[in-house]
Amino acid sequence: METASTISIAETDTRDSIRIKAAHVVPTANQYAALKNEFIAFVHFGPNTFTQMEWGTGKEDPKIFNLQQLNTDQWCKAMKEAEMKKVIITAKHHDGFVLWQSRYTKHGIMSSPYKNGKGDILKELAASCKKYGLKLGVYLSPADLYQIENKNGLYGNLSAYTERTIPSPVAGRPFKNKTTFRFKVDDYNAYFLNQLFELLTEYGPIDEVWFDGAHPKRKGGQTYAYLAWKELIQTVAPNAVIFGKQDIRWCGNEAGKTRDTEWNIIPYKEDPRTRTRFPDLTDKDIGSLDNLYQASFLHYQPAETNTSIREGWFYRDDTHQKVRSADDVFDIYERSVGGNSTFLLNIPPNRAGAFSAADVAVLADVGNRIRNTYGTNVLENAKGPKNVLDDNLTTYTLLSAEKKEIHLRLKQATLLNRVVLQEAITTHSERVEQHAVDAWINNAWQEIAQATTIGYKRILRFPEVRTTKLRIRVLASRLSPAIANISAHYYKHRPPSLSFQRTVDGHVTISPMQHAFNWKPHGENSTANLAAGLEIRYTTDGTVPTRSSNLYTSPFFAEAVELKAVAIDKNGQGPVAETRLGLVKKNWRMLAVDSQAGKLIARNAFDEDNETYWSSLPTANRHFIAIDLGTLTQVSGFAYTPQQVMPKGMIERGLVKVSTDGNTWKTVDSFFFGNLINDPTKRLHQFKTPIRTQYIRIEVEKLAGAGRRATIAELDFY
Ligand code: FUL
Repeated sequence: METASTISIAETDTRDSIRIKAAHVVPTANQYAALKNEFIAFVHFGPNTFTQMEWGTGKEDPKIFNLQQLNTDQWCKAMKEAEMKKVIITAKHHDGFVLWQSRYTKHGIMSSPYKNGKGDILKELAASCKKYGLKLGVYLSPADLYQIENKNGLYGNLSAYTERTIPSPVAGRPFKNKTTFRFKVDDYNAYFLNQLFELLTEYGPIDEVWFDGAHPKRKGGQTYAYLAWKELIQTVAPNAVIFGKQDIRWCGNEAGKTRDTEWNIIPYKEDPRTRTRFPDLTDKDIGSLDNLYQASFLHYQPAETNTSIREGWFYRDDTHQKVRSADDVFDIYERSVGGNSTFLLNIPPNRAGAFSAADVAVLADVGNRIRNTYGTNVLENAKGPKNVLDDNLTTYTLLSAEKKEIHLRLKQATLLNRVVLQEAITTHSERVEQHAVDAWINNAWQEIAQATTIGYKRILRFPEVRTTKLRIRVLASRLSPAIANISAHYYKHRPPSLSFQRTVDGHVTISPMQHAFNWKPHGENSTANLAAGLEIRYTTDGTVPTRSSNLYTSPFFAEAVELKAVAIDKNGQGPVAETRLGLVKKNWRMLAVDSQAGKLIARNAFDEDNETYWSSLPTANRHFIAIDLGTLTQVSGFAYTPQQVMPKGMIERGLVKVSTDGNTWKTVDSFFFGNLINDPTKRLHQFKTPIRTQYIRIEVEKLAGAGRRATIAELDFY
């Protein structure tokens, strides 16, 4: 049977024939090239960088984009050092502000102070990409608040769909690329197509076009002429993959979570080659055979594991906005690239137009780990089937029902804790369903790792072993799998990241971070292994802890301080963990609340436990929670930690009120938190001026999405 990137299922197909069809679904050339990039960068930059918002409003004055300098060379150098291969920039985010010299709007860089309105961030970035050998992609948000909010805005203006020439000619601004299109579209789609044309023809080759599905607001029943967008992209940027549509799918979260089993053969009811809307696929199981049996089309569509190096997609500040540790980023790298997806990591430039030092250090550290670990293959001189050891993805060893194993013999006893497997997906699709790796230890085979799918790449991680022989066993597969590549590596562990837990009476425990992923082969806890012979040092004055700082031995009392801690072992020092501790909650009590839903009581909002949360009832109309702090207290801001279990109930906008008697309330401040549903992380709000009060009340003005209950996992006051 022929291979294809989309295969349709017929009425007459059986479970067996569907399985065989699935084993013939392969990536397109563009998808395969995109997979081989493995680790790519995202850059969120725009007015939000200056307003410190996650979502803008579209009503921003372009002058707030007060960029003085821009150092895209520094971005690209840092990406290159991290082993990233491509960068995707928010040419236009939801606020509608454009970072390039578009002919079709004044809402953008042309109206900002940067280079007196003559700057062009795309142009500078494209030049840096060329210099550092990086590919370039563009994020063009379909949602456009500027075009919604301004009175001549095109979004949802109810204009007719009429025949139009794209690009629309603009006097004095001809295009070098002479391709033109005729599309039947309305004003906003014409605007969008014109901008796509500019981006895809005037900045060198574009390798990815990123369509975000999020919409802070909609208007006028605006629809998207996606088939026209696609035709334009495929014509003028033939190497580009389209994200959010048929080429690449969202992984389903923004936290860097990965699936243990990530099939890229996806079941569809509607033909993905002609459909215009693609649903967000967020389930744990997408591509199992049981799901494929229900499909009308089987379609190759890899996921991008997208997350940010910082809390939030946009840069806010260098003090409170946390940066992921290199441990964390490297862990996501191994789970995503080594889990049959692409790792898309966002690094938001700061207001000086550069990546902050903390981000650059993490990128450099991750790049070193990738090179040190995966740059050396301990199977280089091993004996075994040549086709899996030649580092060539086009040659492979075909396994079958009779031949399910591959044996490899090393030159000498070698230490290793990683094995990498790759299938020959361009010719044989993804077929392995379950596999195991054994090592020869004490004159016997011992299983050291087991996993499900392989696909483009599987990285198996396990406690280190010293061995002379390895055996790969395929335990289940859809059809005879073709193994293209096998390598083995040694990752040198570092002291682990740390985490903090405080009790309501203010006692802090510091312990090695328990990573929220399933890397616990044979009941092993890798963190506990690493923690042997480890000491923890900490500071409470904001300075970076060293070997001579306080030694952590048991829980201690701490209030209203910046706490920093580091683990130290024979291999060196781990990443610095830090947290801003607020006021101790021991004497707080719930004063009043609009309502509470069963066990989801108000006290959960200040019990120092992020797992429990308060929820109001949907029947209440003005949600609020009022707290008695026990005594007159100086408060300069608060932090809101949303619950993580459901996407509804996030508090997007509200008021802060105080009272002298706990009965009559006065508004002293207001707050807004954007993008909470996709990114439900702790948010900090600093008051305009500090307040002194015993009674404080958080009142909800707007819930995110279509939420009807207010929820709070934790409130902190500073
Ligand atoms: C989301 C957006 O709303 C965020 O602002 C960000 O751009 C992220 C990558 O996608 O849907």
